[in-house]
Amino acid sequence: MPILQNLREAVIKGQASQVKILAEAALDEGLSPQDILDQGLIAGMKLISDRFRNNGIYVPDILIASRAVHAGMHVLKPYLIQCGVKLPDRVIIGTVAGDLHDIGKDLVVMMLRGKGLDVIDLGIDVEPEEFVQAATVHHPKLLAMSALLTTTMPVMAATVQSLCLKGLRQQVKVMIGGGPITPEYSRTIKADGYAPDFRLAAKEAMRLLGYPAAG
Ligand code: B12
Repeated sequence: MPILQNLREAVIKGQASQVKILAEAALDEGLSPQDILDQGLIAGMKLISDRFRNNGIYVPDILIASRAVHAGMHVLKPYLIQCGVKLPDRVIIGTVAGDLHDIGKDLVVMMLRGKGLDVIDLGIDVEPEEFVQAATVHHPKLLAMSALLTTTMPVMAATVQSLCLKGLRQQVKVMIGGGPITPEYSRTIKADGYAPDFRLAAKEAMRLLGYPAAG
């Protein structure tokens, strides 16, 4: 599909306005938002990751490509969050302190909103105290954390501990995810759930909230 190839190339080159135009054109051609996301935006980001690993590009290049991915995600957002139902459950989500990666977290947010959940996104670089404060104020049933750096993973453990210390742990389920996170790590820090990608994140969230598995 040439349009998806063009989209991947525009992501790699960090051409945000071109990514926006191509994502819109792909929708007009009748491609599914899922394919545009998977084979265009995420595939482009994967190519960037490979080049970064092989020392072919530098951090500023990735940053510019990330902005282009966000521009494409903005176009797809209304299609991915199309949802008739509104569920009563509230979710708080954020990328943990010291970590600025938000593409994966933003995809998880879209999927959770797509399920009809009321999602409060605390953004990036969120300290344990901020998660706890938000949990105190907003009474979520689920608190979700994202970490892409091995160095920021311990913030997840610290947040779980802070929830315990404030007596909030029984009231809120904790779900974690991000590149270096594993089911073992989730068990180690006594989180309730983990998912390796945004689609399974939505499924896991629904399971943790007590909704029967669909299909
Ligand atoms: C984009 C990117 C950046 C961008 C981020 C821009 C942004 N707005 O997000 C910028 C340029 C800022 C950046 C900076 C850095 N980065 Co960086 N970055 C990446 C890169 C290339 C892609 C990440 C990405 O967006 N992937 C695409 C999304 C869709 O996938 P994802 O994030 O994994 O998310 C999916 C799942 O993990 C899951 N998920 C994610 N969150 C959650 C949450 C929950 C609750 C659940 C259930 C699931 C879930 O679902 C998502 C969707 O399917 C990765 C390489 C890689 N292979 O991941 C490196 C990478 C993460 N970065 C890395 C590093 C080292 C850095 C820097 C330290 C580099 C530097 N020298 O400055 C800085 C740190 C900045 C900071 N303090 O955070 C390393 C981390 C190594 C490690 N193990 O710790 C990686 C792995 C690159 C590498 N191979 O070395 N980076």
